[in-house]
Amino acid sequence: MSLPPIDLRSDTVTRPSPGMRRAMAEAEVGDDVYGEDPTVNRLEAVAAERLGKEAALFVPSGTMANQIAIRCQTEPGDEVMVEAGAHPFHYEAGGTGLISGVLLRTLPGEGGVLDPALVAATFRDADVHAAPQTLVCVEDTSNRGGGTVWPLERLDAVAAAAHAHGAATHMDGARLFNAVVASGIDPARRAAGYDTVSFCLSKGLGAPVGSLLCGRRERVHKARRVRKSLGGGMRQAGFLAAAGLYALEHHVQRLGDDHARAAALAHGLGELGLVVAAPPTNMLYLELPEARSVVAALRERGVLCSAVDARRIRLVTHLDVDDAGIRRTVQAFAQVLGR
Ligand code: TLP
Repeated sequence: MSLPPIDLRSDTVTRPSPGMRRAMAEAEVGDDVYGEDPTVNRLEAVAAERLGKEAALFVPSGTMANQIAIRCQTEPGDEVMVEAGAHPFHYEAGGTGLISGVLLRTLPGEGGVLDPALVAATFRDADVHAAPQTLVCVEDTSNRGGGTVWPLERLDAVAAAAHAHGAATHMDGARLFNAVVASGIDPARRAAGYDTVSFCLSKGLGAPVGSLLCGRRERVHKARRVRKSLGGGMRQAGFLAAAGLYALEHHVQRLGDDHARAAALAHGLGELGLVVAAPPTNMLYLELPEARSVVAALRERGVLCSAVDARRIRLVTHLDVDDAGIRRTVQAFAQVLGR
């Protein structure tokens, strides 16, 4: 009998655990577009409380959370600063142009982390020629940056630079709880400088669907209308919110296991002679020539991962990958690379 594949393409691939499924099946629900789903209301209250914000909105995806945050804090024609690897620039299907009509100004960072001095220097004097620079976004952890955890002082300094120039701030915290566990700094503190912050339930936290967008009450109120306009108003969404509440209760601290397994994987691949930096959280990027054919050969050996481009492979650990899976992955690499 062949073993099931080890899926390291993303931490989005997890399936609900038996406990989570029970919580979903037993959820009390109502029509959330009327504000009457008690489980969604509870999830939004818990999220706002954890993030230290006045309110939160349950949305179907991290992409929609980012798009709503951008739409709510800009006008068409504005400029939004992001780091060059940012998710809205690479992976949101051009949504910022389509939905908000804004320009994305990409700034070079280091491992996805921006230099506050560069952010400050990128603000222009207000002039009739120039697009208003109304929003600065950060991504903690940074996905294309390698799962990097932003140093707290960078988060604070970038937010301060934006606010000093009258711009709003958004944190894409799709994997904020990975940063929280890796740094030991609580989410409210990490997000303190940010007017809006989103986090995903459907990445390392292991829920099937959903993200939260948190911020001041009136901003979240506006976000609720934008969510409706995008078709993101969900009715008996309490079944999904129940999975999110379960994840926040049971799956936060265990993210440390994913980080340890990413480190074990880096170690194992290092022993094969590959040059691998110690992963800061649950992601590992490998530089290899012929990345796509290596990915195809690994797939034949039951290991799934992604080629981000022709020379880079991404491997992501999560709650459906155990120690045996890490050992099998290292063995598959050894066979494919002939080491
Ligand atoms: N990222 C996915 C892909 O879209 C690349 C992944 O497999 O990593 N912000 C960040 C930083 C993300 O990494 C992602 C998902 C999102 C937002 C969007 O979340 P979803 O997939 O829920 O729309």
